[in-house]
Amino acid sequence: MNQIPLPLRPQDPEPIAPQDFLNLGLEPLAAFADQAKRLDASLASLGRVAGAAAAQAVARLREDLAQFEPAITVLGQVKSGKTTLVNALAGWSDLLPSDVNPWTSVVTSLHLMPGPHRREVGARFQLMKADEWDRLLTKGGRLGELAQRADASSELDLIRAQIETMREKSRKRLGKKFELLLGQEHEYGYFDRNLLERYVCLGDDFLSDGETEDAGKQGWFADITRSADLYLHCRNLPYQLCIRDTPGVNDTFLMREQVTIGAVRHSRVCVVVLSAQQALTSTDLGLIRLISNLQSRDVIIFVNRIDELPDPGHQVHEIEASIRATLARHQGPADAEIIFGSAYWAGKVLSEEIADITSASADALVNWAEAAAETGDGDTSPNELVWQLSGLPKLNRAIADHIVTSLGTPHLRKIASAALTLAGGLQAANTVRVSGHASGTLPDLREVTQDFADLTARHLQALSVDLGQTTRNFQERIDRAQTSFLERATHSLVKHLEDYGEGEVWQYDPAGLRMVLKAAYSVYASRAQTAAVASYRAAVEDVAELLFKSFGDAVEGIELSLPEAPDAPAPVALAQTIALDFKDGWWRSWWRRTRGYKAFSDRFYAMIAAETEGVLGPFKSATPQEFNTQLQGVLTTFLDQSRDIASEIGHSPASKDALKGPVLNLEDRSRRASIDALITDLRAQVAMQRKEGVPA
Ligand SMILES: Nc1nc2c(ncn2[C@@H]2O[C@H](COP(=O)(O)OP(=O)(O)OP(=O)(O)O)[C@@H](O)[C@H]2O)c(=O)[nH]1
Ligand SMILES: [Mg+2]
Repeated sequence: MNQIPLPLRPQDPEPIAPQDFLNLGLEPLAAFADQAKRLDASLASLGRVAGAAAAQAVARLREDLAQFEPAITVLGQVKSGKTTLVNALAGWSDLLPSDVNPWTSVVTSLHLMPGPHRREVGARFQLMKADEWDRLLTKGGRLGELAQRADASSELDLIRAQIETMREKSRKRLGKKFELLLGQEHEYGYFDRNLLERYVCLGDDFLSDGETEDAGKQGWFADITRSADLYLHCRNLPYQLCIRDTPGVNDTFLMREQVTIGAVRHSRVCVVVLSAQQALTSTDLGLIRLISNLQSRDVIIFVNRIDELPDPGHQVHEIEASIRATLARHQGPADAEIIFGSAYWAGKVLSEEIADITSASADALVNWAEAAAETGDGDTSPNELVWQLSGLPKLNRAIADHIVTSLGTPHLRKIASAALTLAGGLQAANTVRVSGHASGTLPDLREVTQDFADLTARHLQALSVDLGQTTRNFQERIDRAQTSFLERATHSLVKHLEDYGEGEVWQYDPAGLRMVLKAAYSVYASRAQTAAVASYRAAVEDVAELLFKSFGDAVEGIELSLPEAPDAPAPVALAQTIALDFKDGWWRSWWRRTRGYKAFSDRFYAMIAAETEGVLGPFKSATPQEFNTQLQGVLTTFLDQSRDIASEIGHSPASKDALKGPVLNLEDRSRRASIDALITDLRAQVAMQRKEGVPA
């Protein structure tokens, strides 16, 4: 679905006057779109001069380019304005309904595609699976599991009662269909507000008793919706993009935490939205833990709602200092870019209602404008000025920069390098066609194919062994860290009991454990990458040798480039809340219920062992498995491409056909010239993407 932005024509019907300033900040993305277009054109030319095998490989590259959809995830404090901000980024002030019920924990992905007009083109909703629902009901989800371990029966009852109420409501609403609906996926060729409200927006008591049949009502499926994917065209966007809106993270709704962690795991670039009046306070520990596992280069912090500050011009400096200090204290991304703004102001510009901005907010706007010395020149319209002050152009710029540097350029470089190798292969095929194999005879193709299959199996196996070993080392480290943490913590507990008795509540911070785990993960990730790069290098050498052995001098122009190993995903699973993170409430009640030293240490050990196992078990296996698969995928792709090249050369007509006459020679000559031109062009593109990939 790669869409090239069409030039704006005067006859384009657009309800709102064209506002080009909405594109401010997206310039890097526009430049990227041009590069992608250029690469696609080169690939199309390459496809035209390729033989059957190479044409298939080129088609795969074009597909890979067309499918590329950089994604950013928006996460943050509850009610900080994430949804409102996502709407502003999409240039559509009332796209997603804000104000959803706190129970709903839907991740909404907006798939934005450039187009001449804004238009909704489709929607897909994934409903909760039966086992997720069961887990929620029988164990109360993550929160319930915690309560159970801490023997907090009254809390557990409360959670169960809440879920039971929710189930009853859903049952009433959905009737017999309820069980059937679980696990379903609903697709639509459109979407509108009504449809969205049915799936993601649960007004509390919108339904009077007895009403069960009308599935058109708001909130119909909201309790059991897991994710929503919306597809739409957007005019102010140079390149397709996915923006993910997540439910806010807080300690009370661990269900939302799980869902958000899942969404963050699958994207490199995150926008963290905070509320200016309470940016990262002690109530946000869950969120802080989540951000702390990300790298500065992957995080953009947007401090929203500055319209609510009495004196934004001065207050923002203090707020920024306090955010950085908090992040530094938690070993988080203290250097992340921080942007201030107001999604409310942005929304007012988009709906052409800046005249309605409330008076307190207008005062803040003036104050902020003076501080930012942002008065515009004579030509700046009030709309544009407010848009500037809303922070959206800066946020757009940061997002565009991150997307292009971390995701876009590496992707183009990968495709352009593969295309360059392929073009070299075509030239070699041509050489074979024109002059025959160096020794005068072409090799037996079946033999070449077999050699390639052997080589592929050998290298994949070797990498799998290396990664297996690296993963086992990692897992052993984790086990050791867990055991020693449990011993240290229990020891500290016993010492506390000896020194102070049972009367005083003891606490133990699991931050140390998380740090050790994070370090272990980073060692694993760098070793896995090193192993992968070594394996890629060995594969490149072997492929080069095999090509030469099979086809001789003809292959000397082929530029085999060393595939790049992807970066490891951030270890966000470590951010999950465990019992020790609760500084009061749960922990105190557990403490009060326990009697006797022996009981304390035994039960403590058992509870924390079970708790940490719940987090570490999946972290230990799923996280490396995911990364190992990515690293192996790169090798597989490289080997597949090389096999296609060999097949292309092997299938080129042998020299006897090539020597037939001047016509064919002429054709060959022009083919050679086209490929030469393509090689020069692709080489320039790879060089440019190398340069741009280097972070400034
Ligand atoms: N004053 C002001 N209000 C805002 C701003 N952004 C959002 N709001 C309002 O704050 C409320 C919550 O906004 P949402 O966008 O739903 O917040 P959210 O972070 O998505 O909320 P959850 O998903 O429930 O965590 C709505 O009533 C918005 O209109 C802002 O910049 N300034
Ligand atoms: Mg929201």
